[in-house]
Amino acid sequence: MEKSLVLIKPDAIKRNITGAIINRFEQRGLKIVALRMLHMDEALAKRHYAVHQGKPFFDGLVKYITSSPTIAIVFEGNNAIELIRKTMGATDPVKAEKGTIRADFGVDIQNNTVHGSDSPENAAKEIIIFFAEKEIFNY
Ligand code: IDP
Ligand code: MG
Repeated sequence: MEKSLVLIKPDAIKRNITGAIINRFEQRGLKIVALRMLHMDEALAKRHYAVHQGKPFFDGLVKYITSSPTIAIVFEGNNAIELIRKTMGATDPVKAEKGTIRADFGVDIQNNTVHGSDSPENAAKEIIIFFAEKEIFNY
């Protein structure tokens, strides 16, 4: 079983579509093993998005992700990382395949509704930013 970090991003929180998004993942058999709502500060945002430091969209991304609370979730399942990325769709909602979260709910390339870890290495790094080990359930 694999674990991955999902963030429900500010554009989704502000539009009250959290339930619809969680539902998409649960429908694919992914199990919630940790969940919390938090308002990320600048330091946390910069840590989570460290790989993008220096890119032209970095400052805007940090402003956006800290503009409201977010919901952080650890999902568990077979091939959870790839399954989540497929369920999310491409980064740019215009290019995302029909039926994916970003195609159906995304506003633009920044306001694209969800984050999902892109590799086992990054999933492990990202999960410990948001959760202590004892906050992740085994059931
Ligand atoms: P991903 O979320 O699909 O993995 P990344 O390339 O890792 O995409 O980018 C992280 C986040 O940064 C995106 O989800 C999006 O919110 C934002 N982002 C990426 N590219 C751009 C861009 O060209 N303009 C504005 N924001 C962007
Ligand atoms: Mg990414």
